[in-house]
Amino acid sequence: MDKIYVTKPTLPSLDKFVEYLSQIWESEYITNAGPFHNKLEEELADYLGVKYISLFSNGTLALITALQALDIKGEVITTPYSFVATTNSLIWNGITPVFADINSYDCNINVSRIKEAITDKTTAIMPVHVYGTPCDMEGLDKLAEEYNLKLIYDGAHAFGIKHRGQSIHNYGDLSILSFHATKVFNTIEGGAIVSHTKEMKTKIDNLKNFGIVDELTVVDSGINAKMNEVQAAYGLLNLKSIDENIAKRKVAYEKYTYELKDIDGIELLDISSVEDYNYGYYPLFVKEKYPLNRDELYHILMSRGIFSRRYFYPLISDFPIYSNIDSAKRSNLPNAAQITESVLCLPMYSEIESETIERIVAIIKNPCQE
Ligand code: T4K
Repeated sequence: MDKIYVTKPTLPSLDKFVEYLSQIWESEYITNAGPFHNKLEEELADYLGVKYISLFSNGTLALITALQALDIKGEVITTPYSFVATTNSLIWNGITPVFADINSYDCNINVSRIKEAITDKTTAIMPVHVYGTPCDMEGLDKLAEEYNLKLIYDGAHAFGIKHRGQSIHNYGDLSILSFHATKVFNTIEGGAIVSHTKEMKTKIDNLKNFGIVDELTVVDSGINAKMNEVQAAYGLLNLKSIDENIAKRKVAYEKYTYELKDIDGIELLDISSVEDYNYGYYPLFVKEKYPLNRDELYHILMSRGIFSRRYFYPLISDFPIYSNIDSAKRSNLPNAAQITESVLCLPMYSEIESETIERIVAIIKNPCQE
């Protein structure tokens, strides 16, 4: 039986990659803001429609560095419904995470719940555009301004997505992306920070390179979070096929939706108002009316070779490292608690075959039939 995983990375043409590798071998310049790195920054800024972008070796280091760049301390209000890296990045900066509940309709952090969680120690908000659907960005902007808080978006899922006609990454003080192998656009491992001024980009670029300005000058206690030339070359090739990749995902996404939209007890994510959606994930929510609970469906799929994933279960706030925080109690997070028990992400990648989707849908429609 063929095993089908939740995703497959989009790989560039090996021949073209080898051509780029030959150039790298010839130049013997393999990291530290080389020509491929700089070209990828330029092309990504152009593709995404953002002013400044700084490449990173992964999205987690981009998050950690974004907090450093804004000198965030104290308490930061964030979502419990995300990949654990979101909250881990706060701990790596000595910041106390405070969890606020999410909306049940889009899985994103709820602005009123954030407002209730603000204390005199709060310095920033770190929301996540979960599955790429935009947060309530106007509400967040207003709240951040009213309470003088920084706004750092974890946009790891939101490559290419727009909001009100412009890049989603133009919102907030900083926005981060992940280019991990499992993402719509990947550089094997990789990430980025989008910033809005030349000064901030320079600060971020220094921070990801030990704080070094030149041979004799170190201005910050920076880290090493640089993207190397091999990854950047790979990324440049993947960027050439990104529109085609997203178009293929769209076809797959729409096929799933057509097949699954009328099943009792299965709810789908509403992406109808998202501009330039990237079709990165296919989450569904298993409700009481469905004959099985979420975990039973997950195991039945697995027994038939389909490796769906429960992104995001457990909640970050349920992990023992975080569960002793007051705001982590499930009674404080009723929507997140309910969604984490019902979510299942189905296999989604640009090369997924129509027959594979049909095989998955057939199991979901008749889960008890052998
Ligand atoms: N913020 C958010 C909201 C995030 O979702 C993430 C990452 C981050 C921040 C941090 O960004 P990075 O530091 O990662 O750049 C995966 C990814 O590792 C992680 O990047 C991602 N979010 C998270 C949602 O998913 P796992 O532990 O589920 O991955 P893994 O290894 O189980 O892979 C899933 C499936 O994909 C495998 O069953 C098979 C397939 N696969 C995977 C890899 C790595 C392949 O076919 N080829 C591959 O090379 O975390």
